[in-house]
Amino acid sequence: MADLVADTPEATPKSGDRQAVSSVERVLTREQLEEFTERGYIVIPDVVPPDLIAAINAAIDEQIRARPPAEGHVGVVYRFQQLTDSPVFASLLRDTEAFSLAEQLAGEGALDFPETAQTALTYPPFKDARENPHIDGGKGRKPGDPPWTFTMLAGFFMTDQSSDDTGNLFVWPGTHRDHANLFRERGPEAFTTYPRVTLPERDQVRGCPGDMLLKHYLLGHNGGHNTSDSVRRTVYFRLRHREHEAKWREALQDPWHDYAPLRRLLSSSGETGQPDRQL
Ligand SMILES: O=C(O)CCC(=O)C(=O)O
Repeated sequence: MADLVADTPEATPKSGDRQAVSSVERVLTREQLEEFTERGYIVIPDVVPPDLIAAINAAIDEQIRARPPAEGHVGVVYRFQQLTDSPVFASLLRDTEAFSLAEQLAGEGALDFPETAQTALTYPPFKDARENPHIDGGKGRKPGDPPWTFTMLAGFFMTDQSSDDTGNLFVWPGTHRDHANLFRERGPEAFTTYPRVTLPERDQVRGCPGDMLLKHYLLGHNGGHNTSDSVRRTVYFRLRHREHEAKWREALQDPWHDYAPLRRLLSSSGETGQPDRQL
C-alpha cells in the first residue's frame, strides 16, 4: 500500500470517462480522510469496472429468479450469501482496489476479508416511514451476548443512485461520534437496542455503478426511499478489524479504535475528536 495521505488529488480516471478504471494505485486524499472522520462516510468514484458490475448484476438476476420476492412486493429485500457459494461477489473486493482503499482507513493488513455479502434491493415505489437511523447488531441482543458489531461497511452501487430517492442509503452525518459518546456514558453493555441521539439533518448517499461507499460502523443509517422506475441494487460487505471481535466494547466507545491511521491523523492535529482543518 502506498503512503497513507496523498497531497495531490486522488488518482482517478480522466473526468468524463466513467467507463475506465485507473490501474494507478489509488490513495485516499487528505480531504477524503477528513470527510470520513467528520461525516462518517465517503463515496469513492470509479472503483469497479463495468464488466464486473455486469457480472454482479447477472448474479443478482439469478438470485432473484431463484427466490423472487412476493408478487407486487414494494420495499426492501435483503439477502445474505456466503462468498464461498457466490465467489463473484468477492471479486468486488479482491479484484479491485476496494479492499486496499478500505485498509487505508483501518491500516494495512488490519481488516479480515469478509465471509459474506449482502444484496440490498428496494422495490419502488417505496417511502421509508421511519425517518430514524439504526446501527447494526444491537437490537434484541441479550445482555452477555456479544453484539454483531464490525468496523466499516463497504457498499457497491449496482444501479444509478446519483440522484435522491433512487433507493439511496439514508445516513445521519456525524452520528458515529454521538453513538460512541453515548456508549462511553452508558457503557457498551447498554447496546441492546438502537441508541437514540439528537439527530442532524440526514443525507442520501449518492453514487453511480462503479463507485464505492465506505461507512463507519457507528454511523446511523437506514434503507431509503425509492420512487424511481427501477429496483435499487447495492451490495454490502461488513468489514471487521482483525482484533475487533475481542475489542468490540472498546470500539463502541472510541470511534477511532479500529482506525489507527485516522487516530494518527487526529493526534497529529492535536485533536481527539476533530481533525485540524488545515491538515
Ligand atoms: O437498504 C439499505 O441500503 C440499508 C441496509 C441496512 O440498513 C442494513 O443492512 O443495516
